[in-house]
Amino acid sequence: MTTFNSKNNHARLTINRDAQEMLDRAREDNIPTVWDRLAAQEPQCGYCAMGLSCRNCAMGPCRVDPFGEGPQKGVCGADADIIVARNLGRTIAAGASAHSDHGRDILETFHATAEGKTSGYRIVDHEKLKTLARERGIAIDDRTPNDVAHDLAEAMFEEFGTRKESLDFLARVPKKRRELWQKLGITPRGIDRENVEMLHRTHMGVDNDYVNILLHALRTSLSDGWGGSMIATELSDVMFGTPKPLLSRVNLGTLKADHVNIALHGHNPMLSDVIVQAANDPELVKLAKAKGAAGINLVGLCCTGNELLMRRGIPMAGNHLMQELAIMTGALEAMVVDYQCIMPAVTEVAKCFHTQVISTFDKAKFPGAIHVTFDPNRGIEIGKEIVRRGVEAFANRNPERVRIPVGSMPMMAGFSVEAILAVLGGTPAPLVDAIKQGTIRGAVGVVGCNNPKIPQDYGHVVLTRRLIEKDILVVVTGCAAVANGKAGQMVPEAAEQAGPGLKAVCKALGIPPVLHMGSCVDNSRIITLAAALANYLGVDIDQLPLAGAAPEWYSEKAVSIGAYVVASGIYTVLGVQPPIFGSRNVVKLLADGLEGVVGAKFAVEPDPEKAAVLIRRHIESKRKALGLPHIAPESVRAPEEALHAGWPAS
Ligand code: XCC
Ligand code: SF4
Repeated sequence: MTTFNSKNNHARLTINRDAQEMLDRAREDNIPTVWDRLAAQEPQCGYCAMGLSCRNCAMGPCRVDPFGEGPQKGVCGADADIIVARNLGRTIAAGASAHSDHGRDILETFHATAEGKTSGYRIVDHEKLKTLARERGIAIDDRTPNDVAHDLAEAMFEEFGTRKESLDFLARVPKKRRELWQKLGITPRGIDRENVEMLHRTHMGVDNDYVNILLHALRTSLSDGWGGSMIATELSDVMFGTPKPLLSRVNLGTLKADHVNIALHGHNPMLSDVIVQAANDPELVKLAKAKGAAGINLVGLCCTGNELLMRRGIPMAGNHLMQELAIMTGALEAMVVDYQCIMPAVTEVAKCFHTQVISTFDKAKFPGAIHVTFDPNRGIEIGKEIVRRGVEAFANRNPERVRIPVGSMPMMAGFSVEAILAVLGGTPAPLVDAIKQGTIRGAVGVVGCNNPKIPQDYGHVVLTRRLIEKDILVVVTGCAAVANGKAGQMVPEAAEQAGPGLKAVCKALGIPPVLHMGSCVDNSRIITLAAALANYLGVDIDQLPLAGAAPEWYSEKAVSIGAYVVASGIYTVLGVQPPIFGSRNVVKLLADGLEGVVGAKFAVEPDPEKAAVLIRRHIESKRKALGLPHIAPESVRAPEEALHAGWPAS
């Protein structure tokens, strides 16, 4: 690989000091990273970037010429609209499947736990178990938690199948919205069903009406948000505890030079939760000390990290683009991975150090990693085996190569819907009142990934800052949460950075202006909260002054999330262009027409300063429609100095 990034342009790649310092090391040691591989791919294929290439059958692959000179149809006759819509539908199905298969894995473990077959798991949150049972009419009186859990698991298995007219969690959705979905024919029926049907429809010669394809794509995404992801979130809460506010720390400074460091990376908390238990095992701690370490230090990466941070206060080493750089500290004994967002590149980087990459799910293998098959029936035993491997690798560490940049930052997390309501005194009334008065203008979910096409964390941090400055409460999940944590925007003291209204509310409640609601599947918490607010006010979700944003998204899962958020009635701004611009009709529908269909639409705006303006205008227009005190939406502009500042200086 030839295009190494020179030291002085690291600020263009990432806004974080810890990442910049590790990029120095990457350059010194000639270790390629995600940024180098992106540069090597440039220019990326323009047909694919516009969604105009199709390889759904062997008469192809086909491309449609966006300039109107070359072919306008694939071999089968599919035009740009069909090809773009089909590709988007498949992307959403892949993302929804990832979340939902994760949900199913949790469900299977929950079911086995109810039957007393697992080791290291139990029913922790009885209240949530009862709520979920009540929502489904499952009897709870005079029954043991395991009995109730068993019936709940059986009912949830049905959610994946084909025997139902609609998913159980839809009972949480405002009635108006459910009726709208019914009218549009997009009520999600079964999680697997919608995904399979999406693949069927996009086979050559099935659904060739781009509007019809996209409507089913929305239904597929709804089966994720109100189905697979929600099952993952709720059952994880039942088994591992519903998050409560807590203080922890974030960035590569959470690694400890004198400890055995083990990073937990991926998305599913099932394995990592037993690893936390195993790492406290006195025998393993003793072994670590015998090897010369002061103890065992667990850190998180990506959403497995978020799950552990939310419930156990485990510190967070970093978000998506930090996975290679964490290994480059030379201080990591093991990187334990489950699935999703784990770059195959990590095993290559690990070869330059003593780090062992340990893969754990049979459906997610990584050449170059050691594979330890995870089995919840032997959870604790396997957790201990993995921790033992990490401890033993400590002997291979070269202390001279250890380079831990910067000190860690404090970060608050743990804002489940239950925790937010508890902070408010058990009812949404104080939040609703603050919004009605205008002390808080509205609320925005800033979510999603890192993408090397955007300076790491710049989109998240700038957008969030501009919103809280204007008294907009921000809730975050996934890598966006970690970005804001690193930037110091997620401690109660960050209230100082908020506008006067939000600042006063945060200070009175002792909370940050940016609330960590969890991992990517926990975006289901955000829509649950939005639905609860709408129900409380007796309106539909699309009437509320809310918005969503994914400033640095990269994954198929993020597309599914964006789609179910919009289908649920929440305007969403994307910071990275999705591959749809080859079809004017599809763009028109998603960025405009959808508003008249589901009451919300997408926008694309890579500059977070401008995205903040779009969102503020949207929120003020919703306030206006509700008859609340508002600023004329047209007059909302970015401060001069913000627009001139633009992208970070090189
Ligand atoms: Fe981060 Fe969830 Fe995105 Fe992956 S997808 S990069 S938010 S870890 Ni969820
Ligand atoms: Fe080409 Fe149509 Fe086959 Fe796609 S489905 S590869 S457009 S012939």
